[in-house]
Parts: sequence; structure tokens; C-alpha cells
Amino acid sequence: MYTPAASTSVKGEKARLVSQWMNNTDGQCLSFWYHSYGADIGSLTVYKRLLVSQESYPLWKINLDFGDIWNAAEITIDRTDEPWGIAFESEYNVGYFGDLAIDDVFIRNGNCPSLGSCSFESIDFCTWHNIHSPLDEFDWLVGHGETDSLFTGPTVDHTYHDQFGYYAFIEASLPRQPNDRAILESTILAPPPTTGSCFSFWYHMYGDIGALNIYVNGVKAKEPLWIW
Ligand SMILES: [Ca+2]
Ligand SMILES: [Ca+2]
Repeated sequence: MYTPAASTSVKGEKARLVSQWMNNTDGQCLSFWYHSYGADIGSLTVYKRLLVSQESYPLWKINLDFGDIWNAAEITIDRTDEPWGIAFESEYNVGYFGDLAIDDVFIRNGNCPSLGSCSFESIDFCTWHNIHSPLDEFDWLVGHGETDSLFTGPTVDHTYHDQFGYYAFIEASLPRQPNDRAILESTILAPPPTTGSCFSFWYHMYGDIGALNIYVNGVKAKEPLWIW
């Protein structure tokens, strides 16, 4: 689903996609992927609509060119006592180069987890991107129990501390060469509040291992934030 920038469009024109009305809620999580790419990108706003009061509340908005990449969004819908719905509203800017797209829209019960959190139990990388060649030399994997190579890697994951829980890892044994890199990149995260954000994870480094570097993109830092 996308809204193209077109020659017939006028700045400020809007395209709205509205959901059906849903029952009142004790808290639900709206998740979707968006693609906001192009120099002339307009904006995408998500509204919560209420049936009885006929009100619309903006919950989330982006108006930046994030490049040719899908990014994840997770928005908690707070408790409401009346039927509610969602509207995606795309507002056109100027120029031809800016198409907005959304995909994989889901609404599930309960509040959203914080964006970027992942225990790897769904045997994927959640909202993280496993960067592929030629941007790096090899890939992260998801596994459980022991890794294939002896005397390296964990035997249990950290979520469940058992051989059935999944974790993300790199296989550093042959045919890997020195300086080969495997990059796992988060989705775009909202600018942190003035208090900043806390990034936490558990790591397991066992065997003839290289280095684990953490970078923060966006601040254009050339040096890793954290090296181990
Ligand atoms: Ca890779
Ligand atoms: Ca796990």
C-alpha cells in the first residue's frame, strides 16, 4: 500500500486509509512497517479515531527521508471506553521524489514492547535488519542449544536458560577471515527524550573470537560507542 508523489498532486493534499471500528480496549498494540524514501517525502501520521465523540488523536508522525529501507513502528493504543479505529494519513509535500508505503499492519492485545526489543524466540530478528553483502562479509544467525563448532558459543540462551530458547549469534569459525564483519542494524528509533535511552543486552563470547562493536547511527560517529 503506498501513496506516490505525482505531478497532479498539490502540497498539503492528504490520503487517508481508515480501519474498521473495533471494540473498546484495555490496551492494544498497533504494529506496521513503513517505507519513507525520497527527497520530496511528505509526512505519514497515524491517528486514533473514536466513534462516539468523533475525535481523532495523532499518535505518531514521520516526515523524513529514511532511505530505501523498511522501518518498524509499534504504537500502544491506550484504554478506551468506546469503539475506536485507526487512520493512516499521508500528506503530500512538493516534487516527484517521495513515495510513502506501509505493510504488515497488525493489531494485537496488550501494550507494545519497546521498539527494538527482541528475545529471538520467533526465530527471526524482530525489527532488526540482518545486513547482507556487499555491506558486510557474513550474516548473523538465530539458533538454540549448542552451536555447530566445538568449544565456542553458548549451550543455552539467556531468555530461558535452556537448549530450546533461541539467541542470535555469529559463527566465527572457518571460512571466516580476520576483519570479516556481520552487521545487525536496528530499525529507526524515535529521537530519545531528554533523559536519553537505555540500550541493554546480554552477550556470550567464547572461543577464538574477534570484537563486538556497537555504533549509534545518526550521530555520524566514526568510532564505536562500545567495543568488547
Ligand atoms: Ca551480513
Ligand atoms: Ca532467547
